[in-house]
Amino acid sequence: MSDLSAVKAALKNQAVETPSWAYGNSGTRFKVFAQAGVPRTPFEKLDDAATVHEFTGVTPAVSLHIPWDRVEDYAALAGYAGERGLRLGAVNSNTFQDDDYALGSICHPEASVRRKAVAHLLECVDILDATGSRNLKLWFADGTNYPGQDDIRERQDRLAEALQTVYARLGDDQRMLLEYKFFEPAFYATDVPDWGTAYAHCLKLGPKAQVVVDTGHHAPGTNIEFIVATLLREEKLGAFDFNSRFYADDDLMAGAADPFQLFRIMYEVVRGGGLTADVAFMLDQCHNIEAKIPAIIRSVMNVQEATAKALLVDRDALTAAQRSGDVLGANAVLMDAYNTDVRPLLAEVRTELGLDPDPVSAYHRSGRAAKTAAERVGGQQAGWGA
Ligand code: PSV
Ligand code: MN
Ligand code: MN
Repeated sequence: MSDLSAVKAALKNQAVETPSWAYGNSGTRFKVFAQAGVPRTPFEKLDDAATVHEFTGVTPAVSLHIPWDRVEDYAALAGYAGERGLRLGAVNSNTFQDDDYALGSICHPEASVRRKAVAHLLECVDILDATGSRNLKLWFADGTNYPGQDDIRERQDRLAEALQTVYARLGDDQRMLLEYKFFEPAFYATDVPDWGTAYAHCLKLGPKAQVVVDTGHHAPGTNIEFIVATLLREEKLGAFDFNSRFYADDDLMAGAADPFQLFRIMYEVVRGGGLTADVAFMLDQCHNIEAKIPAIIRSVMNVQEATAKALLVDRDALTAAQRSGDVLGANAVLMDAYNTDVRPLLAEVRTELGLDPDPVSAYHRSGRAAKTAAERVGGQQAGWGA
């Protein structure tokens, strides 16, 4: 796309969903660091998400995590989101923080534990009904630590059966987003370790089941953009969990570790029609040592910059170079777009949206951080290590 007004329109329409857990305290398994002014309730997490939306203009939805965001009345939570100019997005299940799940949840060898896990997933669909959100996002910590610990194939059968039960409960407009992760917390065999496994289950389940690509969940060197291109081609790409990592899944700010990789991914999204298809663009991050709201704003800006560069690729020139076998020419077209400084373009887009062109500075100037720190005492842990 080289028509600048079309590029700007696409950037204005982009929506990035922020995760409720990124607003709470978090840490590693060694230590959770408390920060001043973090939200004490799911409602206050929405207040912080509204702040991010106020400064970025492109983050209207918030993903929930159950039970971390458990409330009495989910319709009231959705109503509160509406009052703050937001909507509730994906509901994330949690079948990994209960003693019963030491050997797995829906893949556990005992039927009673599997039933408990499935009941939780069904509760999450009830929450979708109450909030009006569409996306049930499933990530399973299931797996084994030692060869021989359990039957790999039978665990796949248990997984398929549980997913089928939940799939059957989905409403017409709801969908199941299945996330994979190549290792951790299981050290030997993870039950949904890669896109192939997630894809195979989703394909059998039907059109309401799609794959989530969490950018942090791949082995080093994995060509994630190839996975994205393939899933889009198969109409099975449901969502992204954007974050970055240097080693394992460390949920750093999207675009912080490898902005070039994020650009290559966004190019395949643009190329495959993913910007206008039904793909949810979500962040899945934790801000353990940095200030949370500015980190989330920065992450959103990083996604926007990668998107802008992807939109600027001269597709006609690229196709011509590719078809004529001009290896260096084709690579140069892509690199020209990547090496463009899109910050002035995005500043213009923000000004046209009535926003400050520099969201991070505007947030700092607003004095919001000091105000909320004074108002809120005793902030909530996001859930990790809770
Ligand atoms: C665990 O790896 C994880 O980061 C997954 O990516 C989920 O999406 C997220 O937690 C929330 O459950
Ligand atoms: Mn994730
Ligand atoms: Mn993760």
